[in-house]
Amino acid sequence: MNAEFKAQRETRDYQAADAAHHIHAFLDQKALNAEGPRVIVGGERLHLWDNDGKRYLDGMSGLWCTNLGYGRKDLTAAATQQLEQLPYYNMFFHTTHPAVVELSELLFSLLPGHYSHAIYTNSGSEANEVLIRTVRRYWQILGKPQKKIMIGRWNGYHGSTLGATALGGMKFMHEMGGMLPDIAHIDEPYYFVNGGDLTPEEFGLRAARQLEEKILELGAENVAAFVAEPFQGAGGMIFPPETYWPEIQRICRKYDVLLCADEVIGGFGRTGEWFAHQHFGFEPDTLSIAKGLTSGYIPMGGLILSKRMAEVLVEQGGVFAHGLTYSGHPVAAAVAIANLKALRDEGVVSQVKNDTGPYLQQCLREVFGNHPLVGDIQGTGFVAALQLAEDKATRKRFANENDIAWRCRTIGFEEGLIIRSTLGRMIMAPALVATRAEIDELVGKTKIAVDRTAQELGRF
Ligand code: PXG
Repeated sequence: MNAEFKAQRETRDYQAADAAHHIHAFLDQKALNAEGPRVIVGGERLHLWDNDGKRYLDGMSGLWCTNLGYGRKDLTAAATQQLEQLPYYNMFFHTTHPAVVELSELLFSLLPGHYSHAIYTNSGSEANEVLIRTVRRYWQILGKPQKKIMIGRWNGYHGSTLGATALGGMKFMHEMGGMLPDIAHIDEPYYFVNGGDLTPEEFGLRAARQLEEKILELGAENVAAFVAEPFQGAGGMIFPPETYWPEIQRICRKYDVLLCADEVIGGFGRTGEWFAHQHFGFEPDTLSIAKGLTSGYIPMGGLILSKRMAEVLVEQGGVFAHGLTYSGHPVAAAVAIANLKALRDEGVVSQVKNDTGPYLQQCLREVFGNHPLVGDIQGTGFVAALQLAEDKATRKRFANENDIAWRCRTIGFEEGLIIRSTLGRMIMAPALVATRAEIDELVGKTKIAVDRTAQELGRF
């Protein structure tokens, strides 16, 4: 074990205190208490250490967020310097501060030119809460207050606050008191499962046209916006066919429905472009951002607005009653600046686009292209999914695919690898700074985990 990460207390001591006081996210707390969580104590680049000195290769960048990897001294220095100079001030009392001003300048220098304004939040969930209110306010100002229905996608994920939960398409979350009026959903473009006899291109168009059907059903005069992740993240890393987004954009423009991209996972270089919508070639009216904005070192999110929307809000809107105590927090802004400068000046994003991203994708296709457990490989840049399948040719999934993928993930942990499972898909999204050697380690360990899973199923 790296000496820096020496345990200060016994692991079981941490676990007992955690079980006594802490409700974790998205887990059966009683089952977790019985098992005891892993106690993670340190990180360096792509690696994590637990309290017992075990080393893990983090193939998920934390929760899709540590784009620069762990242990960046420039980010810690930026936070420390800002904490010493001005640890806090607000945006309510006709005030601003240099950190947030400079962050905005930098952010809009990286964004396509048709975006002009940001509303800052602390998280992706809040970015999407702000989205719902901003979109509805926009249509109110334009004299169309009835245009307030938001259309999201089944299995989409936009966060776990109330509005974000409703906008997302996780039915089990809706059932736990998480639904709101004036929100509707269409299907996700999941070709492997729902493609039938269609080509991916035909399926992409068909999936997009569900949006048109839904708008016509609800009445275009009532629909404010369509909101979706450019590629679906938490819902299984689902990549739409190429025909999908251009058709969605055409439909939104035709019916005057705002097109809102949730870039919380896709933003800040994940696909090799700064933002995932650039990879898929469409122009959203808003972008929800978080995670990679600060590489997860400190909470920060935001909503990016097109010039067209910002002009309406600023020039015609008067007071917009919104805002959080920590909107544009100076320490978060200082970390975001250091993070964005590093991503830009060290060529991290362009390296993912031109070198390491294609290398990861190529390695995955070489290693798993003919694997007996893998039916499909999707992804670009530094995000990828292995679709586990019983029969690749007929795209037949395992009846218990959830359990199989979870087993594979558990074996991964045993082997010192963190990858994620969702339904029957194994997902990886490593830190964007990964070298070819680190990618080799990631793919090699993933192969061990998938092979061991296949062996247990008797498929070797
Ligand atoms: N939008 C998207 C697309 C997300 O992936 C959020 C919004 C919410 O962000 P906050 O910062 O409020 O969590 C997310 C969050 C997973 C997983 O298991 C993914 C997320 C969160 C927790 C788990 O893949 N994404």
